[in-house]
Amino acid sequence: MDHAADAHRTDLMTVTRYVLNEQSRHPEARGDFTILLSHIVLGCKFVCTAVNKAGLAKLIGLAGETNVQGEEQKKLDVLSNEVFVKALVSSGRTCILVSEEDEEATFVDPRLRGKYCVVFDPLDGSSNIDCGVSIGTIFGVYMVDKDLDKISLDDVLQPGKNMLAAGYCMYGSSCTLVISTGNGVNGFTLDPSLGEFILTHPDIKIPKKGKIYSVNEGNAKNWDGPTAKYVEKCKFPTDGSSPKSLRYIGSMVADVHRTLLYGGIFLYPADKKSPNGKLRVLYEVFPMSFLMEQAGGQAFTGKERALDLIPTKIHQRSPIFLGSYDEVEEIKALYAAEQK
Ligand code: AFP
Repeated sequence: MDHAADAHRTDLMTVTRYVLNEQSRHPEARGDFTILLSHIVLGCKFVCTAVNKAGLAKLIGLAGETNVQGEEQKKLDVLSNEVFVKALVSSGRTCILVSEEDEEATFVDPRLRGKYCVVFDPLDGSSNIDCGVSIGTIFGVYMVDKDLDKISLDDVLQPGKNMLAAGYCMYGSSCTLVISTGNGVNGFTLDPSLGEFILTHPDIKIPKKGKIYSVNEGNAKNWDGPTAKYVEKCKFPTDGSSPKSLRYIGSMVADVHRTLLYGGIFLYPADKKSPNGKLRVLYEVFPMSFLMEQAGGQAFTGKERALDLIPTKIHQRSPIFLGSYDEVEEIKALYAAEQK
């Protein structure tokens, strides 16, 4: 019997234990982040259960409302948003919440305020719900360092590099939580029998170069020069290398998760119809860019490092190119060449 392996299997590193270990490296920490995270985890577990029984519970279908982007809102979106908002408010550790589903930011009742601002998309990729494709929750956390009576929207309109933590939970063939608190990236898988997220992907590093590109090529006719050139090179390389494979799910969490594990690039560029792309800065672009950089990759908007962007509106969009270091480097070179 392999006792070492057995010990490994029985020494379960839960996400709470992991964050508590991290906390012990910061003597000034008082456990607030651990409490906040446990409420985020609760939201993820709830959504996971709801997604798993969506067909059975007749949760699939339109809720009869449209969200701020004018998209049809599904029942699961509504439910997931309510669960996250309530979990985050009741944690007593949040002061401002920005959700993809809510037009305005939520300013938490002063009696329940804490120092964290959470930006999140409770159920990203919801147009995929009806066909059972992986969908997910994306979140980012900022901390305010001021009197909680003086908070304003500016406390969330901050560049992504100021985030304290970011992550996503993917509801797929298994439920996977990927998180970074600014010290690398770790992946946890929900053990349904324990109801706990267990560390299964420690210290994720994205391969420096990748063989997969991921983009909605249906928008190609409206792309700008650098994007068109990059994708052309993926398909018809001129340096003797093999063409890259195309994989596109249309669910950012799933596409980014694959990119993080296998390497390659995910892009949602600007096009003539949507000069700012489609994806939202605060709760899609920033958290995923934060994770990519923490895993050794890069994230670029076509103009600058994604995490340097300073948003001016909570639902602002931005083009995004993220993934393996070398792939994003190529995109950056193509945009730089165009500037000359
Ligand atoms: P939905 O939530 O409407 O399904 O949008 C998903 C998403 O915001 C993101 O998860 C995808 O990467 C992207 O949109 C897909 O957009 P396209 O359908 O335009 O390719």
